Amino acid sequence: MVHTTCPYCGVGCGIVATPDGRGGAGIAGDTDHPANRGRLCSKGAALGETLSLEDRLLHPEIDGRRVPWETVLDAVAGGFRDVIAEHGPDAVAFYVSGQLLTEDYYAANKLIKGFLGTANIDTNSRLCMASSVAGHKRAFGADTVPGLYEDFELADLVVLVGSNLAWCHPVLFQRLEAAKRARPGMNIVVIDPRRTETCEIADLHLALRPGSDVALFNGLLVELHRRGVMARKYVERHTTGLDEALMAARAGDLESCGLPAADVATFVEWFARAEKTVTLYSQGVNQSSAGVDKVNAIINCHLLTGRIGRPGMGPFSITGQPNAMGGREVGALSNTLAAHMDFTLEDVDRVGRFWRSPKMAKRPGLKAVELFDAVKSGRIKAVWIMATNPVASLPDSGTVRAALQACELSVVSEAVRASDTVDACRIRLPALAWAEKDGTVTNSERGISRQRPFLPAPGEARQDWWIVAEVARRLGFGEAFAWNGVADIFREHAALSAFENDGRRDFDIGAYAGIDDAGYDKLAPFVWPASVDGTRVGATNGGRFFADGGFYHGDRRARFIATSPRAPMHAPSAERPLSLNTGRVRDQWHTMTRTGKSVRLAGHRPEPLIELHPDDALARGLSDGDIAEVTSAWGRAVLRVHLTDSLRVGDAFAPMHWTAQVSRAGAINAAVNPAVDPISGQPELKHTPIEIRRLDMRWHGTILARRPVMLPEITYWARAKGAGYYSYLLAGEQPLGVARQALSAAVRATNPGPWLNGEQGVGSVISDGQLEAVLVLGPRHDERARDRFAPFMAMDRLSVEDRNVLLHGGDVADRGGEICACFGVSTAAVTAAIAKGATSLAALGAVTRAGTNCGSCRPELRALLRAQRQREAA
Ligand SMILES: Nc1nc2c(c(=O)[nH]1)N[C@H]1C(S)=C(S)[C@@H](COP(=O)(O)OP(=O)(O)OC[C@H]3O[C@@H](n4cnc5c(=O)[nH]c(N)nc54)[C@H](O)[C@@H]3O)O[C@H]1N2
Ligand SMILES: Nc1nc2c(c(=O)[nH]1)N[C@H]1C(S)=C(S)[C@@H](COP(=O)(O)OP(=O)(O)OC[C@H]3O[C@@H](n4cnc5c(=O)[nH]c(N)nc54)[C@H](O)[C@@H]3O)O[C@H]1N2
Ligand code: SF4
Ligand SMILES: [Mo]
Repeated sequence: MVHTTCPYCGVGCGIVATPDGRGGAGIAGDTDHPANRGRLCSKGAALGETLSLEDRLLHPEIDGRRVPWETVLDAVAGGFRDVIAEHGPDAVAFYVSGQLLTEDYYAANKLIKGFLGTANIDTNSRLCMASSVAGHKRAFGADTVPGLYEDFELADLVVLVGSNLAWCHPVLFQRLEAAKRARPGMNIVVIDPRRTETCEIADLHLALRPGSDVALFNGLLVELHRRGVMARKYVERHTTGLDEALMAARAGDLESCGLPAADVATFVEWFARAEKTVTLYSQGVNQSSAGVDKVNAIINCHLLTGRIGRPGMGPFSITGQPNAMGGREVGALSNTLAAHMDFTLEDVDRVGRFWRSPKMAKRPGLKAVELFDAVKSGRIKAVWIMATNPVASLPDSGTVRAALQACELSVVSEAVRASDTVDACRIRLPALAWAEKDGTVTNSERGISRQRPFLPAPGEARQDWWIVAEVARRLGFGEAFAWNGVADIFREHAALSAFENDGRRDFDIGAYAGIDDAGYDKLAPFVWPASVDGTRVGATNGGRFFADGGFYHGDRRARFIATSPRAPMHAPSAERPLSLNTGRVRDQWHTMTRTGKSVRLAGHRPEPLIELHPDDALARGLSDGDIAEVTSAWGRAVLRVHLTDSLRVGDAFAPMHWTAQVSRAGAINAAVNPAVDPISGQPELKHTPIEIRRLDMRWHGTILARRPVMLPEITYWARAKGAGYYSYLLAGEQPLGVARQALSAAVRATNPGPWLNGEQGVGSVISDGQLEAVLVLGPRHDERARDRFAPFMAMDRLSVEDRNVLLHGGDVADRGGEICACFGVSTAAVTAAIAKGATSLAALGAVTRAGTNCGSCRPELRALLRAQRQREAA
């Protein structure tokens, strides 16, 4: 039994892994971990399905050829040395990730900023937390998250802004749900242009016009001030800038939010009344060309009311990735230095002395979008990517792919053999993955936990810090990178946090600078700060910041920031009248390199889709299930249309997860605009003007096949994982007969055996009595085909009768898509149970088991129950 931490979201749940001795492991929630107390969401609970070594990159490669580590490390070090010698340090760059462990992250940042002499290192946190970092620094003088998770449970009002907590931070959502159940008087407000599953526990949903958050919070600030809802002493003693902020806010216009006046009044009333208010915010705030102003407009309201740093109060930026916070601590953004220091003369000197650096970077480097632009233009000639998939996750991704393909020296450290980024890079370094890695991560509440290895290192894969240190050694910096293991790095990192700190910097874990190896091995989760003398300098109230001021600007006061509403950078036009919003679905993680391996996570949303309001669809002749082309000024994607009235008219929503590995053109970032916030450099991933057009498909199809199929050129395909097979959804423009011929040949090429033609467009390969592959084609989209044929793939031997059913079009059961991933319960089963009289979550659970394990589907179950109540009332 090994205690470790979940590698997905920033909640940072503790996990107990029990290796089975055959390369797998049992996964359970850690009942002792303060973040989750034993709970896990659907993704965490399915981690056991992601451990297999198929798809893993296990050996170093140069230009597609396997080479020994010695060769590849020499090539990377030599390549970087040559580029720097010829073009200077700013011609090289690293692009890293909030999915590195703190120790890996520290090593990469130290090498480039302290020894290569450039700050051209940025992290995918630029796409994620950069606006919050910048907003915190403007307001507090440091990138401090003041509060703790328990504040949600203690609050009387929880405001969720641009956060789909139910799907993106499910365990925290469950904690909030439980708190509300215990204290029904607590109010929850969701501010999001979409009616998400998170709204299922909300008392009020403000479906504001996309991008109008600053106007809303400015309006709130003015109204609170007018009513005298203000902590006068706190504002006088601990802040400056209120008058300017109020003046700017008064110039705003609440009506621009497009909200019913009565709803806004309720929101203001609740906010005015509830001393214990937490405002939690996420990507609807950060991923915006006005992201930093949105953050400060929120913080302004908390400063005015003095609701910060006390139990149940505060602004709370929730982090996405497991180690987004660790990345901020090691300073791996291009405009920060290690240990929450900055590019001031003093800090550069201080870090330089601590590292005994021969060549400190003296000024900030390029931010993610500019960094890849510089790769494309040739200003950057060598780039090293670690633990992130920028070809899929950066906006205007066609530009990123072209940049990497044109780059002289493109290096990627990766766990998987194929990804959109791996495919574009020349040098591939095999990295250890979650179950094998060793180190620490920091969650959203500043809680540091250990990730511990519980499976052996496979093939020649190595941990990221080791690869960095080996390259550093070859560049002549052996002494500064002579760590024997992660504990050495952690101690150095902890010592730097305390170095000449004296309470001037919030991040201080000096208490751990002397930890021995055994102590590090046993390290229990703790929340920083934790300074050398064991006190929590700067933090009071059980580990919270700023209840008594003590901000990190020179005068120790916080700043109100004057903010003025700005529309998204690129506004919808007559040519592209729709506003494209993007984000996440419940059961997939980013670019699917891990969650994509799980069968049970594939059922919830099996293909790349675009959600659209029925009115917008009608105007374009689009129906539910159609294949449509989304176009923007930057690129295009081809997606399945889903109609839903949970969107505002004029808005569309597409998940970010599909890539070129699993779909024909499902990668939405090909179309997403690369506009950025002028201060944080964070891209505006939530607002792109688009148009959508129906593509006339002449046929639709489904393939289930034991081995991957090399598909011919067709308009649409998406692949998902089945139990022992792959499933493909297909559609195309060529005549059905032509498609049938090409596809059956493709299926048979990798799934050999006798071909049997059945009825209703069914063809199959049955070998040794087992179904190897089935192809079904027809003029219309048949949503249920996958479910009808899946049972046959599970059979060891088809009986004559099975074979007949199969060839006549499959099982007739209509499952209607999966809702509960843990028990594979379909929507059809749930609706049937409701029709038979199940009126509560408990009753549904008792009848179908849905929602009784991880609980991630409970918001959707609630929505189905609510729909039934509405039908009955009507
Ligand atoms: N299942 C799952 N969970 C994840 C992840 C995952 O990939 N899958 N990734 C993790 C990571 S790295 C992150 S950063 C988090 C992200 O977590 P979230 O930020 O909660 O997720 P998103 O879906 O990106 O966006 C949140 C919401 O912002 C809304 N929004 C869009 N525009 C606006 C606007 O102008 N104003 C407001 N107020 N809202 C707006 C969107 O409609 C969306 O519902 O999730 C983490 N958790
Ligand atoms: N349109 C749109 N785009 C978005 C967003 C959005 O909301 N909309 N959200 C943005 C946000 S918030 C984020 S955080 C990003 C996330 O985007 P990415 O970081 O690009 O997504 P991941 O799929 O998590 O990529 C992580 C990669 O690291 C690999 N990996 C896993 N473990 C290790 C390891 O230990 N070492 C190494 N070297 N590699 C490892 C994985 O196989 C995977 O390929 O996407 C951003 N892009
Ligand atoms: S909420 Fe889910 S994804 Fe996030 S850390 Fe916990 S188990 Fe992992
Ligand atoms: Mo993120």
